[in-house]
This record gives sequence, structure tokens and C-alpha cells, in this order.
Amino acid sequence: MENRKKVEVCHTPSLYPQYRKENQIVVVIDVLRATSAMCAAFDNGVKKIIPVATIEEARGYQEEGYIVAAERKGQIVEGFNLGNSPYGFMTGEFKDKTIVITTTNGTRAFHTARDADEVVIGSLLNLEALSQWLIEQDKDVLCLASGWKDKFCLEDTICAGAFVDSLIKSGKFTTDEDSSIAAKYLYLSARDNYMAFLKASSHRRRLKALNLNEDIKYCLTPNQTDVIPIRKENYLVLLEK
Ligand code: 3SL
Repeated sequence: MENRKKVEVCHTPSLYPQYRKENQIVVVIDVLRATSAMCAAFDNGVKKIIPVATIEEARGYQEEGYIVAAERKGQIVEGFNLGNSPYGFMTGEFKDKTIVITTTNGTRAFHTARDADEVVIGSLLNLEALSQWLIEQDKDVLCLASGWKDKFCLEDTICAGAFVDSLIKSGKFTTDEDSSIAAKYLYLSARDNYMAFLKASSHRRRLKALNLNEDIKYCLTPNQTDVIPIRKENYLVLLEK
């Protein structure tokens, strides 16, 4: 029993210092839509993703000739051709390419966890594959929800709760924090119909107002890929299994 590892949930990037520990794998989650878009990009052959925190950094890369995706307020930032929609990465034109990406919350959460031992990208899209890999690692796990501008958000919490549920079910993990127990119960309430559960959620309303319903449906459909994006230096690559 004492050998069981911990799986915990941190609800916003600003709370990260309270939850961080040595030797922990951090799962960065931004269901709508940054980490879903990253999973979709790797699933469609992208070779490397460089997440950057600011538009200025993104512009710098653009000037050097990189392909750059930039989102703010749910929309493509002026001067860029690519945003945060998973469908933007499914055209086949980015196979074997490197993409630089900046988003409102997801890339910020990635940088918040810069001191973590290991960082992987989680979403509902790779839930089963990533859960299985985490179970095999024999390390503590922290699910870091990106939230919205440092506020709690339902969709990331539900996804984090799904990871907590499947890791605990393996018998190899336990949890100490109320944040993790709450996430798990929200997941159990939502899992039969994510769309309906999240109907009134602030981010779903925000994206729906931008006519991004197809993105929402895609991002809320679990287990569409087995890719696991993993941090190497300051960028992401596909985990070789
Ligand atoms: O916050 C983010 O990183 C984005 O995913 C937000 S949005 O889905 O583009 O609105």
C-alpha cells in the first residue's frame, strides 16, 4: 500500500507551486483547445511543437521562417495563418514539420511547469493511451489544468478527473488532495455526456459564440489517438513507445 504513487490535480497554473514535487510527471491539460490541438497535430504527422508564451516570441519565430500558430480570445491572431483549432492541423501540409504555437492558457501552463521532472500533454483525445503510459512509469503524477486566465475551468477539471480515475483504478495510485477527489467526482458526473455536462460552461459558451462547435465536439470525444506528446528541452516531440 505505502508504495502507491500519488496522482493529484492542480486546478490553475498559479496554484502550481503548492502542488509541485520532485520526481513528478506533470500532465498539462487544456481540453478547449490547446492540448487537444497539439495531440491532433502529432496524430497528423507534425514532428515537433515549440510552445511559446507570448505573441512577441511567436513573431520572432515567424520572422525566422517557422510555421507559427497563434491564438488569443479564441481567434487566430492578426498576422498569423494558423490558430488553435485541431482541424487546422489535419490538412496534411504539416507532416514532418515543426510548429511554433502560442495560446491564451495552454502554452502558459506548459511554461509554468518548466521545472518539472517530466512534462507530457494530456487531453480527452489521448486519455486511454496516456493513462496506460503513466501507470507504467511508477512516478507521482500531477495533472495541471490550464484553466482560463488562472480561473478554474470545468473541461480541464473533468479531463484531469478522468486521469485520476483511471490511475486509481490501476491499484498503483492514490490521492491525498481534495482538488483531485473533486476532479474525479466531476468526471464521474460528466462522463456519460460531456457535451451536455459542459453546456453552460464558460469556455463552451465562448467557443460556441465563435461558431466553433465542431472543435468542441472533436475535443470532447475521448480516445481518438494514442499519441503522447512529451517535453524535450523546451519543445514537444512524440513519445517513442
Ligand atoms: O487557452 C488556450 O490555450 C486556448 O486553447 C483557448 S481557445 O480554445 O482557443 O479559446
